[in-house]
Amino acid sequence: MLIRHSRASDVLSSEITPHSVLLNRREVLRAAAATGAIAGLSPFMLSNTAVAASQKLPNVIKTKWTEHALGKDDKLTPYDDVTSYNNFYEFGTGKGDPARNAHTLKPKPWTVVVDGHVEKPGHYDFDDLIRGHDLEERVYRFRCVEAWSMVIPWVGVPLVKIIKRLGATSNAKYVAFETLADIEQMPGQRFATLKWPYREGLRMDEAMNPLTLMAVGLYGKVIPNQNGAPIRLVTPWKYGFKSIKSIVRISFTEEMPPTSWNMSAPREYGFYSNVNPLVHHPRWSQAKERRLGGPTNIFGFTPKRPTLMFNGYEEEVANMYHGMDLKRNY
Ligand SMILES: Nc1nc2c(c(=O)[nH]1)N[C@H]1C(S)=C(S)[C@@H](COP(=O)(O)O)O[C@H]1N2
Ligand SMILES: [Mo]
Repeated sequence: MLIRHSRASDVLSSEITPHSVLLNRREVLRAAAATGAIAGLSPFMLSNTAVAASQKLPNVIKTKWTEHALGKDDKLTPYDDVTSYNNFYEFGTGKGDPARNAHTLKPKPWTVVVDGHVEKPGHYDFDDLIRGHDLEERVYRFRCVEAWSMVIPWVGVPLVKIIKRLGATSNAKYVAFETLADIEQMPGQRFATLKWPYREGLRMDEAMNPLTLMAVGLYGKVIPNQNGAPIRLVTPWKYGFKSIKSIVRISFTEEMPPTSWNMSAPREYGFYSNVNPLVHHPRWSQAKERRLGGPTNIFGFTPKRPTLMFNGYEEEVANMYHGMDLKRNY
């Protein structure tokens, strides 16, 4: 997402994926596949290299969400699009920047600090945080506030399972997340495009909703750096920017936590950020979206499609917002 757009047409031009970026990414993947030396090692042991990102995750469980009836036009977005057209400002503000630059991120070893109103606070090694949980595959729609969308087969652990094991106390009303702050690993942090570290948060019931996923992979493979290695949030009924990447802190708080986009442009990005075709961003409509890699018309363009209330997850999440004015709580 960008906060400097002044016209909707700027948003559209930013959606075009430079072909060279896609080609570069494919070449990297092909080169990675060619090095056979990695076979047999645990994917998490390898998650600090480009090669690791193409490593298959073991024992991924299929769930009802794997098969979840998306619309008949909801085809999976190709892997190359999912991993080469990204928002990750720690590596630059261009859509191709994260795929080009995120090789400097070292997702192994990785520590996640758990603190606040929780029974088992501490510094958790990433593997320990995930250990013992099934890795589930879940095919979710994903919609960026900039009006492009994708369909992604994530692999991860429902956040509710992690929270239950950590033991949030009754004082915990919100969960706050922080991304790594490290100018060496994240060269985009030299620029004040946002206040670092990147911050996001959920209300406790949102965090405990069965849809909310902590993703560690996609397409059955270890999550690539540009998509938020080694662990990122996925909340499919909210705009993409809620899906904070490369998480190093999970805090259980009593107060609503500050969030990066709200801090930088409070009029444009609220705490809830639920996908809602009726509540527009102040500078552009949210009624429609363009599916990356979606079917093209005779002119070779992917036509826009209507955006669904709560991104199509109304049945699962609408009850959390009963009685709330969604125009005010945007
Ligand atoms: N740390 C961090 N997390 C982030 C962002 C970011 O800039 N930094 N961008 C957000 C935005 S605006 C979007 S749309 C999604 C993009 O996720 P993707 O690149 O995996 O599609 O990541 C979100 N998470
Ligand atoms: Mo976004």
